[in-house]
Amino acid sequence: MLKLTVLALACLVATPLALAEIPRFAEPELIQDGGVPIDVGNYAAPMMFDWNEDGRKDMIVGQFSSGYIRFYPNVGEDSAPVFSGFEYMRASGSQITLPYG
Ligand SMILES: [Ca+2]
Repeated sequence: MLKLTVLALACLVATPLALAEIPRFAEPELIQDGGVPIDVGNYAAPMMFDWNEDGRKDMIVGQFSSGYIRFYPNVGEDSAPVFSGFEYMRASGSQITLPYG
């Protein structure tokens, strides 16, 4: 009987904590470049990383239909990124491509 009481009490205590840990996401929004929504096709998986080491997180995203990787330098702030143009990422003078499709 004591075990059942302890288990019931544990469930009562644990339930509000478990509900509090459910992640809540903000509404999705289109990321824009110069006021125009960025479209790289399907399966985009953007990543934010300070690629050019200026202290602001930039956006790196692949293009599913070509295998190219776009680099969007952040000209805003990390809390409100602003993008104005992109470059295709290069290594050793060559444009980087990944398997795609
Ligand atoms: Ca940066």
